[in-house]
Amino acid sequence: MELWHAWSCPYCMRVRAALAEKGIPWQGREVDLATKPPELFALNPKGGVPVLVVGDRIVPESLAILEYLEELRPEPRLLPDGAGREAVQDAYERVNALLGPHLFKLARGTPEEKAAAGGAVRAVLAGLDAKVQASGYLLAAYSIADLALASFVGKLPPDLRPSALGLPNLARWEGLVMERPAVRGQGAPAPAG
Ligand SMILES: N[C@@H](CCC(=O)N[C@@H](CS)C(=O)NCC(=O)O)C(=O)O
Repeated sequence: MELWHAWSCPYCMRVRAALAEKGIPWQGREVDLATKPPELFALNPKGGVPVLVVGDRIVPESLAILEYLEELRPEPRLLPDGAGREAVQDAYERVNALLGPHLFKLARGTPEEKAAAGGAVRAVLAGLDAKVQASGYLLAAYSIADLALASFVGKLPPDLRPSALGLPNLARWEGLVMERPAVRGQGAPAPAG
C-alpha cells in the first residue's frame, strides 16, 4: 500500500493517523506540492494529495481513503457501520468546511487575512466546544471527525489551541485526541542528524 502525501497537508495527516490507529503498514511517496510530479496527475487528475494506491486500486480524496481503510480493517472502528455512519461523515465534512479555508489563510494569507482567519478560528472553535459530546469526542465515539479536527488543530499556533483559548470541552478533547500516539506521531519527521 502506497500513500502519496505531504507532511504539511492536514488531509494527509488524518489518513496517516488512521493507518497508525489500525496498524496498517504503508509506504510513503512524499510529494512536494510546489513541484508536483507528473505521475501524481496520472493517479489524480486534480493533482491533489492524499492518494492511496493499493495494487490496481487508486483512491484519491481523504474521506474515500478513510472509508476504504475502514472496509479493509474495521477495527479499531473510526467510522460506524450502519447507524451513526452518516452523522460521522457529515461531521467530517463540516469540520473541513468550518476550518479548512481559515487554516489555509492562517498559513498563506496576508497579515490582514491572517488576523481575520485567527478571529474566525476562535469563533469556530467556540462553536465546536458546545458540540463536544459527553464521550469527550465530537460524536458518541472517537471517529474520523475527530481526526479531521485534530489535523487542523495540530497546525494552529499555540495561542489558538483550544486549551489556550480556555474552551473547556475542546481542551478535554485536545488532551484525549491530540495525545493519542497515532495522532502525535503524524507531524513532519524530525530532520536527520
Ligand atoms: N478534498 C481533498 C482536499 C485535499 C487537499 O486540499 N490537499 C491539498 C494539500 S493539503 C492539495 O493537494 N492541494 C493541491 C495543490 O496544492 O495543488 C481531500 O479531502 O483529500
